[in-house]
Amino acid sequence: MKLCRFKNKSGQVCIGLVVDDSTLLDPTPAGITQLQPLLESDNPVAQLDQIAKKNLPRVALAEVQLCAPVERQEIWAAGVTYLRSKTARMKESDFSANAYDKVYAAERPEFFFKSLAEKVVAPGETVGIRRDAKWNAPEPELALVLNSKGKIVGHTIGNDMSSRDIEGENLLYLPQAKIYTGSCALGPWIQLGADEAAARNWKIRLNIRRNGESVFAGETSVGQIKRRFEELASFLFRSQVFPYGAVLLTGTGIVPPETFTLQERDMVEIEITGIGWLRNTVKVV
Ligand code: DO4
Ligand code: MG
Repeated sequence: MKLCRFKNKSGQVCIGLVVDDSTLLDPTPAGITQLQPLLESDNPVAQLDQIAKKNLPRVALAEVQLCAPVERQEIWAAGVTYLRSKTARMKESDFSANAYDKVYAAERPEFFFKSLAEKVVAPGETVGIRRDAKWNAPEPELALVLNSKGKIVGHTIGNDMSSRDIEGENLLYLPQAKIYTGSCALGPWIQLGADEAAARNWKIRLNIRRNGESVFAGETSVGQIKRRFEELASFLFRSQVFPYGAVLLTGTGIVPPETFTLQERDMVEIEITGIGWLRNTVKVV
């Protein structure tokens, strides 16, 4: 079951149940107008299966504008959860190499705050590259959707846009490398009902197009993530409350070469099999 947010013809944000590649059901007549009560319920999939049996309006997916699938959750990100991320980061930064090496092996994972929900970039909108950065890359990541009790209720696709030269210069610059206008995209929807064993079989693919041509393509598997999802979720919720739940990006396993940097108007396409595609163009911010 896939759950999205979309703008209807009058500009009102509604919840959508994705029935197939081309159709949404609008559960507004059944009183479903927000994600949060569904994500907090004991069994959202069963609840939505019942709702989907009702005679709900059908909407063509191609005709609606999808919104990011978040409401008031904080967006956080885990780092250095793939070997590929650790080795790439150690290479780009003499100064911080030891820190990346240690955090990959440590019991406590690395987390950083990534975005407020209202700043998240929706599918089809533009992600940002900083005008004061010289080396910019997308980070295609599986995102865990957590309710206020810290339970993983779904998965979506995240793009943890990063200014690699700023991060590489000094790890204390991480917030500037990671948090700026357009630095976090999520979507296209929340995939409910998959457990960790199923999600670990999903592939993550990144394709970057420039003037219609592919200029970088890479692939990894969710199964390469070193830490268990429950472990990440329980660390995030240690000594911290999230009244509206949280979204946790789980780190990147695809790192373009040092010779590659994003440019304005590039198209970033991220696929996670089992979820779908998240596509955004790039602009300088
Ligand atoms: O340690 C810095 C950030 C790491 C990160 O974003 C990742 O591994 O995905
Ligand atoms: Mg990342």
